[in-house]
Amino acid sequence: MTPDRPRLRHLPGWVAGPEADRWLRRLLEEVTWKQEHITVYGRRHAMPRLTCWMADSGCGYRYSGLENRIEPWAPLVETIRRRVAATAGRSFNSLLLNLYRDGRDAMGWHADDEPELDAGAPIASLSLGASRTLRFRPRQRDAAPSEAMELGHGDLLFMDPPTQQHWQHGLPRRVKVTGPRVNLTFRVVTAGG
Ligand SMILES: O=C(O)CCC(=O)C(=O)O
Repeated sequence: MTPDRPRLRHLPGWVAGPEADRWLRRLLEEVTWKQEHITVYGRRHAMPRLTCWMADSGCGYRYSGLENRIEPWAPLVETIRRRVAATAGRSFNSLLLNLYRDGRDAMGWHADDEPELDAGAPIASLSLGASRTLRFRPRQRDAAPSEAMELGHGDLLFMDPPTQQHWQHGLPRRVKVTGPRVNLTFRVVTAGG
């Protein structure tokens, strides 16, 4: 049965102004941002955002049908990972970094429920830069109302189990947004993933 609501813990301003500004600037400059493509009905499309994967060895996995090239943990990202782990009370071994260059970039509806992911672990999502709306909808239509959450600069969001099993999330375009947003989603890949 679909729970009434996704299990979310939103910590607004988890990282404060000047430090959040510095993290954003450095991530924009230092991460090897990649333009990935997906093929839909035989046509190749550029994904509407740039991405990068970082993970412990053996903790990469397929996502949107893409075999991801794993980058080593950048020193700043390692620091952020430790800070997120301290708040979460648990560690994370895999990370997807998303760069939404402006409000035309977006993320379609999906659930982070790949078999390699530990379904019992939360996903920790850090937002930096432009404020954007993350939307949730039940996978079983009409099972529960949809929800939306505004994610601002420095906010940390935990999506706790069993959210990914029952809900999808997505980040719609917001054309009036002109500034970039960086989002880091820390995950736990189970051994052998
Ligand atoms: O940018 C966001 O807040 C959402 C990212 C996301 O859904 C994902 O990385 O799976």
